[in-house]
Amino acid sequence: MLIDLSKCCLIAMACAVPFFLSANVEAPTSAIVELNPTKGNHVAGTVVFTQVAGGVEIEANVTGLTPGKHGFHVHEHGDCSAHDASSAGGHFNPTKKKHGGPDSPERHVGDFGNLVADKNGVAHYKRVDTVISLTGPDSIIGKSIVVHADEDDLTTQPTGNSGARIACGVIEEQ
Ligand SMILES: [Cu+2]
Ligand SMILES: [Zn+2]
Repeated sequence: MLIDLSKCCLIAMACAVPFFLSANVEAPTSAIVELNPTKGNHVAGTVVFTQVAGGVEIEANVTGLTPGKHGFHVHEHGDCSAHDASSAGGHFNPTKKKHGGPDSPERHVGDFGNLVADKNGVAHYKRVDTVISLTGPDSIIGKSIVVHADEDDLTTQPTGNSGARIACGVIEEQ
């Protein structure tokens, strides 16, 4: 039997068009967080996420810290409304893994390790993460970022024992 090639082409094109259109409207390639202090703290800053080749670049600039290390995570709820940021819930862990550090073979998606503040209480953090995503069902957009009073030891379950929440912000598509 003969196949009507022109008809096949038309159907193929008609089917392909919605894909091209949806590709243009699509997924965010960056996101931003404004960090605000919890009650009694003075921590502020921004975190910017940018899709790059091979992962998502995280760049944070944070002030008002005590010198040293401070646990730094994505938490599961995009809700910083509680005075102690308890409303943000636990570490973002859609893959049901154990807590770890950013380079641990097993980690929560939200495990970013620590910010390291200098003697002026200023921290700069920049790395490319291969676990987090700005798209899909496990996207971090709409979740929150929490900064802690103490160092994340990268091993204690399920939090890294990093203490009180001193800043919080919701991850928003940019
Ligand atoms: Cu945390
Ligand atoms: Zn964790």
